[in-house]
Amino acid sequence: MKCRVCKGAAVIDVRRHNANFCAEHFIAHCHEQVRRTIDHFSMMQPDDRVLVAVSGGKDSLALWDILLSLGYRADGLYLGLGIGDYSTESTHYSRDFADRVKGRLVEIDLLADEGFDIPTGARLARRAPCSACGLSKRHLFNRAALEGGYDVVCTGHNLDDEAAVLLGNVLRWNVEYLGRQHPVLDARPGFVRKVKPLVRLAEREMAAYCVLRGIDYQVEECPMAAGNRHIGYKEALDGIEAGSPGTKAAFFHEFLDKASHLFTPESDVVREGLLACASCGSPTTGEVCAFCRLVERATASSSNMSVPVQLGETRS
Ligand code: Q46
Ligand code: ZN
Ligand code: ZN
Repeated sequence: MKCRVCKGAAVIDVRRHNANFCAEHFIAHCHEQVRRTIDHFSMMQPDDRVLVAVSGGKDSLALWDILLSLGYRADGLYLGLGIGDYSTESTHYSRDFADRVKGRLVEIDLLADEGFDIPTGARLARRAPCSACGLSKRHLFNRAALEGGYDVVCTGHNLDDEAAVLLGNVLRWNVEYLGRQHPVLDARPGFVRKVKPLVRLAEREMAAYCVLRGIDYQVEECPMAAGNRHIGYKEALDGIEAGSPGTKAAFFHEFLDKASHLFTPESDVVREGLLACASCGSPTTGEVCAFCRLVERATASSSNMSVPVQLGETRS
């Protein structure tokens, strides 16, 4: 196996590009893929202040590393979800990487700052953990970026993530989500621009990138992911990709080129007529935004429930 660029010994094959790379040229390939993605989708300008949502996993740490290598002024943002050992470890990997690159890591802790953690808060609010988690991330990333004066929030969603989400949205013809599934969500009043610069790189490539760059990352998946539908979608797409390399990239990128615009009006209808949340001021379709409703239920329920216990009452 020889490197496509230098003909030296290759360490990785990328079948959908019909190419093998040595370590040096694979790293350069990843940088180039991200540079091209940023250019193609006009994701950001060289002097933008960039906030990278960091989880301690391979994708987000690789993304932060690549953006710094490309010369962007990129800080990290870590959200502590309070998911037991998983969160303890992810904090450790995120801080370690920030120290290594001498980067600034903005930290938010759900329990300390908002009064709930994902496992307990989701149960009390009667939401699936990933639904409460996703809502919290969207709201708090946006708020942190606005408060910190950042121009753009970057997330580490890779090609496998986006193809799996697309498959799920297509299987249910979820037109609202299809309209919003784009690597760039432009800034609007109350919302900072959000971009996904890794959409041309696969999960396996991000793991290889971290290994080759000596980046320590959290290998363990979030325990709350068990039973998540996306795992099944990813496995189904992996099966197709194995027999027909390039299908996953075609599925997602051809959707962006040829079909995504057909769904945009649907999501615009939803976006129109937003009001300011009575509690936090964020744009929302109702009186109080979904995140504030979550906080209210995840925290108020816990204090309501604690009163009888403190009074020594028993519950049947
Ligand atoms: S962190 Fe959060 Fe994921 Fe864990 S609770 Fe679900 S959404 S699985 S990316
Ligand atoms: Zn080479
Ligand atoms: Zn609110």
